[in-house]
Amino acid sequence: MSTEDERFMRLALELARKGEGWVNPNPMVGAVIVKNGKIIGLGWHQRFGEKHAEVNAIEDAKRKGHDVRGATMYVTLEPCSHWGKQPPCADRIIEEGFKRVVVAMEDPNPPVAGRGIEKMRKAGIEVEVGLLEEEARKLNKIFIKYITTGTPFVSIKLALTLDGFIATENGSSQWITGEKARLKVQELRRRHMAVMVGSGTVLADNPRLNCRLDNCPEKVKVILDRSGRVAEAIKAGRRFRLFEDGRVIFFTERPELFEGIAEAYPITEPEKILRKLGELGIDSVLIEGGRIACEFLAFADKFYLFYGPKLFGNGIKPFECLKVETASDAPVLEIESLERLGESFLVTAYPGGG
Ligand code: AOF
Ligand code: ZN
Repeated sequence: MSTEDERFMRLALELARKGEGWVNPNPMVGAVIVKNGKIIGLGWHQRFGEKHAEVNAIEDAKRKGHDVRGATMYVTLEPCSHWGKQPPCADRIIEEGFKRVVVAMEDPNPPVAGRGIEKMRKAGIEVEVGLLEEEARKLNKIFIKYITTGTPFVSIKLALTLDGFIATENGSSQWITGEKARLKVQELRRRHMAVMVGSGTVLADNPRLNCRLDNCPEKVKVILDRSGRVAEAIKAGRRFRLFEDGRVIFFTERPELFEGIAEAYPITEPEKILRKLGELGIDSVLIEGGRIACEFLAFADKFYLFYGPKLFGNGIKPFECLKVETASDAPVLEIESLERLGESFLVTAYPGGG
């Protein structure tokens, strides 16, 4: 494959990203149609349940008066071969008479998984697979995890002081990081379908837990409230801003307290909570409550650790439940990147292999 091919695939990856936040639990997908070295159509998957990237690109080309017969399509995910909410893209590509299709990665979705590629090859289309595959996999980390396990991709986000506290002893934490870091959190919310905190955070900070960027869909707000403290506070007349938009789900030992207030499930074990969220169609959850982070540590797929330029000396530590005694026994994270955001730093990391 040539550098030209790579250029078109990069553009397809860029287009795919425009669907971020809007397509979950579907993948972000982009497609570029090229004929005689010229781009004639662009498309991406824009909204969950709506047209796929390939069809949008074909329609874009036709709208501009182009004939796609004999053209090449660059697509970031294998065109589907199954009937879901949309008809199979592989069939459409065959019908339209494409000559060549360049695919970044196979669709990990079991009903597709190679069948789209096979179908197109059988129909005589030249199909190449694997161009910028690593980038495509990175783009759709959430989708890959969810479609292959049925449980959501779990990200843990924390705002820490330089000496590692998430709040002072009495729970004060506003603010540890600056504005730029908090804007970045909004971007993280856009990427994840759900935001999760514990009842302590709700009672202490009264957060909105929404995404306030332009072009950002409503979030599912998940609250762990073992003893139903939020429900009791509501009954005592308190109002919480998290109810202002989006779906709100509680996990509690006392679901009866939430009748007439919100959706509630009698589940409190982290593993079962994640399984339930998966069943509810939620592909990704951003854990923002520092106190619950430790409970979900074993299930984390990614860490976003924001460090603000403050020292607390003492206070609440995020991973106290770990109780590491020997340094050599500590979990080791695999650092992905370090980014300066004003006076704060963001460390992104994955759980380590060892
Ligand atoms: C593609 N192009 O742009 C996307 C694909 O219910 P449906 O019909 O929307 O199908 C969703 C599944 O199709 C999804 O799980 C994934 O396997 C694939 N998504 N495929 O050819 C696209 N978004
Ligand atoms: Zn499709």
